Formats: sequence, structure tokens, C-alpha cells
Amino acid sequence: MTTLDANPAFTQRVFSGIKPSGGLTLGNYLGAIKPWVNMQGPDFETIYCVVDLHAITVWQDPKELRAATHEVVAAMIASGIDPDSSVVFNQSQVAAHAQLGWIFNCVARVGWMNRMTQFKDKAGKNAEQVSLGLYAYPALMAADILAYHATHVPVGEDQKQHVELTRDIAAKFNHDFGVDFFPKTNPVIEGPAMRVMNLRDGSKKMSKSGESDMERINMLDTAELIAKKFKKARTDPAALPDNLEDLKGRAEARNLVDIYAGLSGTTPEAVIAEYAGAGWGQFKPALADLAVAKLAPISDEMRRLMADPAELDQILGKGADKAEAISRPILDQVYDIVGLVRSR
Ligand code: AQP
Repeated sequence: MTTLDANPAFTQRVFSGIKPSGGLTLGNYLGAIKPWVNMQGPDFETIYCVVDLHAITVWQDPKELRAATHEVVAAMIASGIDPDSSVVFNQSQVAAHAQLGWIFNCVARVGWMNRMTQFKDKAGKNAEQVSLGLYAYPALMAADILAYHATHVPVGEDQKQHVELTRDIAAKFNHDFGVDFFPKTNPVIEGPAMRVMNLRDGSKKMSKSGESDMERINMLDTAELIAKKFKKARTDPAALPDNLEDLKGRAEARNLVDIYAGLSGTTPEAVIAEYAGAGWGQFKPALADLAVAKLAPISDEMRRLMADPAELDQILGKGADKAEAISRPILDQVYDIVGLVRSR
């Protein structure tokens, strides 16, 4: 077995990304950005990416794509991601993603892609008409992660299957070429609000591109709009019980309790202990106040940062240089393993 440098410098490297496919939601904040902030520190090298190549798997207006890219980087920084200690960049500026993505298209099997539930959800009955990119998306996501030999990928519950596929692609590559090159990647899914649900239908996840704006809380929503959306959020007539078991079968109620726990940094058990017996007339305004208290300072800072897109572009450019320096030697080794000639 040929053994090439497995993990060049860091054995604990975090990679994660967000698509600039519309306004960021509370789901993106609680399921991704907040945990990313917490992973910064001495234990990990952290790499956070605005995955614009994933965004264009569905139609994006070019002007809006640029604005959404700026919104994502502004949200990261306003929430506490430090671009000097983390690598913050947009995917399309680092060619290794697309280059390794193509190689993984040739490693992954069509049958694996057919099992991806997110593709089925997003394509729906329209599977013949969606882009080939949407279908191949998980191979590009594997490349995003493995171009850095990332070992940890913090994601919301919805992305777990894609991180598992990344492990399958890495294992098949290692096996096919007889190397021990790509590491095993671990999804990190920790916290009470890793699957924030739609406010009007507790069986669907909260998404940027959901049909109605009333289904989601956007990070840039005003205090009034946040209060209105929680007030109108679908619930049931019963009050909050005194234990979590009794929330079974009450998806919308459970979602609001989880959101409260995610925002306050406690557990759903602690929320239930505090609000046992409370009706929605009491709980919803408390939740709205909490959401505004947490989100308003972030959205104010986002607006300030978004007013200077040139500064945001500079951050993305510097981050892309750092990302390039890590991923280029890994991609070079992949070319050598695969037998692609590098003569310049
Ligand atoms: N509702 C959610 N609850 C918890 N985590 C979530 N994430 C997204 N929605 C929720 C997490 O945010 C990260 C970035 O996701 P993304 O924007 O790149 O892709 P997505 O999951 O497809 O998000 P959307 O909002 O549903 O996008 P659209 O509507 O444009 O397709 C991931 O870690 C994800 O888990």
C-alpha cells in the first residue's frame, strides 16, 4: 500500500459551509453559524466557506448571488467568527473544490446519489428538469471537505447523510487506489436546535427558499416581524407540559421549545421546567423577546458590514489565499495518486 502524507499539519481540522441561496434563516444560525463560532479555539483549525458553487445548482440571479454571498460572510463575522483565526472564503475562488469534485464524480456511484433524500426533497416530481449539478452536489460537498483533509464537519441534522457519503467516497478512493490518503470525516451534530422546523408546518425544515416568508425567521428580520412570525406560528391548543415525553406528536410545539433552548444556550428539558403549564400567549412573546435580544445585535452588525462590500471582498480574498495554500498540495497529491500528469 502506498502511503502518502495523510494529514499534513492538523489532525483536527473543521470544514463547513453555507450556500448563498437567499436570506439566512434562524435554522442556518442555530444549526451552523452558532456551533461554528463555538468550535473556534485551540482544539481545531477552522475553515468556513460560502459555498457559492452549491448555490448555483438552482437558478440564482447574478446580482442577488453576489449580495447573498456578502450577507453570509457578514453573518459569520457579526456572529463571532474571526477571519484572522478562521479561514473564511467563498468556494469559487479556490479551484481545488471543482477539480476534486470532478474526480469524486468519477469515484461516487450513481446508486449512491439516488439514495440522497435531499435530492429527492428538492427535485420532487421535477427530477428530469433539475440541473445535473443538483444531482452531483454531494460529490462536490465531499470535495469541499476532503480538499482540506477535514476531520470534523459541524452541520445541521439535514446534512448528516451527505457527510456519511463523504466517508464512503473517501473510503472508495483509498481502496481503489490502494492508499491511506483521505481521513474519515465525522459529522458534528450537537445542540438542541440542529433541525429547526418550518413555523407553519412542523414536519418540514425551515429553509431559505421555502414558499412563504412567514415560515421562517430571517437573520435580518426586524423585531416587529420576528414577534409577528412567532405569534402566527402554528401550534396546538394545549399548554406546555411538564416533561418532554408529552411533547411527542406535537411537532410545532416541540420546535418552539427547541428554538428557545438553542437561542438561550440551555436544553429543552430546562425550557420545559421553566414554562410547564404555560400557554402560547405567555410562551410565544417570551420566545420572540429572546430571539430579538439574540439576533438584533447580530443583524445590526451585519447591516453595518454589508454597507462595505469591498471590505467583505477583501476578507474573502485573503481567506481564499489561505484556503488555496492548504488545498493545493492535497490536490497535487491526488493528481499523482490518480495518474494525472502535472508538468508545470
Ligand atoms: N432548518 C435548519 N435547522 C438546522 N440547521 C440548518 N441548516 C440549514 N437549515 C437548517 C444548516 O445550515 C448549514 C448551511 O446550509 P445551507 O444553506 O448550505 O443548505 P441547506 O441546508 O439546503 O439550507 P436551506 O436553507 O434549506 O437552503 P435552500 O432553501 O437554499 O436550499 C448546514 O449545516 C445546514 O445543516
